[in-house]
Amino acid sequence: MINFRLDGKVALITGASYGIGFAIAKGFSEAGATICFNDINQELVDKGLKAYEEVGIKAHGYVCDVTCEDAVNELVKKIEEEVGVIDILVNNAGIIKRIPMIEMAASDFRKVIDVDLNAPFIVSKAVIPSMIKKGHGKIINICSMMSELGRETVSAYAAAKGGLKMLTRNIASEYGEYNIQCNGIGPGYIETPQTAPLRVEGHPFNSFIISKTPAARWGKTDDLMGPAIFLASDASNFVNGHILYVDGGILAYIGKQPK
Ligand code: NAP
Ligand code: GCO
Repeated sequence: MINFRLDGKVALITGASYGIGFAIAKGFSEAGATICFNDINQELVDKGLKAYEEVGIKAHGYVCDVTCEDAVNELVKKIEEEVGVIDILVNNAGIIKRIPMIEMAASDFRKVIDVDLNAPFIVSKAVIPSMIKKGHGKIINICSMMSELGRETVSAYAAAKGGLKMLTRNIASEYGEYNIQCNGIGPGYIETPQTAPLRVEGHPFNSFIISKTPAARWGKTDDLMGPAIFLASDASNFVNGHILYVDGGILAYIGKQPK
């Protein structure tokens, strides 16, 4: 019987007070996992705990800036003591800065790389030793269309997400022999606070994305739940180093011909 369940598994989803991380955590909980999440401050963690409670999930929330290695090591130690060894890690926390490259300060570029690429390295490095000891593990990195494509104003984000695709493949290569599978999910354009500026009424990007998406709609965070459960479950134990694009077909499509 193919096993898509996550019963008895401990999952850490970073930056999961809301948005894509929250939806993935909801899906994992429905599949039986125990949910741990972090966010960057107590206010967000409290907001997240309330939101999980409202959907019947008793989540474990922690304040942790994923770019800080000491804080991440402390987080993993606390979860192992209070909840259990982390079986499933989703590197979801992320930021974007939309600035034309030649106007972007190097400090802004570095900040995006720090959160979107260095942090997945730091958190993965913190959880892998216990996964090796336990004899299994799942790491899912939240990549992007920008792991494959560029566009104006997102140079730092595209560099980070392109790097995250290759970090995914390298973790898969280096730790596959320990029964650790590391894969990515590449969401298309999803309705979350991060894309809210692109979806304001009349924003040209709104109609542009609809024309570039065969599904002719923005994605919903719930569209990511099933793919994430698949990659977190035993059903994907021979899937490794793969980026699963959940994009409504964007990467397959040249775009609708203007009328
Ligand atoms: P979001 O709404 O901006 O949520 C991102 C979460 O990460 C927020 O809770 C944020 O906290 C947290 N975070 C940011 N920096 C952090 C840090 N240093 N330490 C801990 N937590 C931190 O983003 P989203 O749209 O749900 O996206 C989640 C992931 O999917 C990101 O990696 C994003 O790049 C990726 N993605 C999004 C889309 C999309 O269309 N929405 C598509 C493809 C990929 P704050 O509220 O304090 O910032
Ligand atoms: C942008 C968007 C995208 C999405 C996502 C697409 O400004 O182009 O924010 O980058 O967030 O990454 O997959």
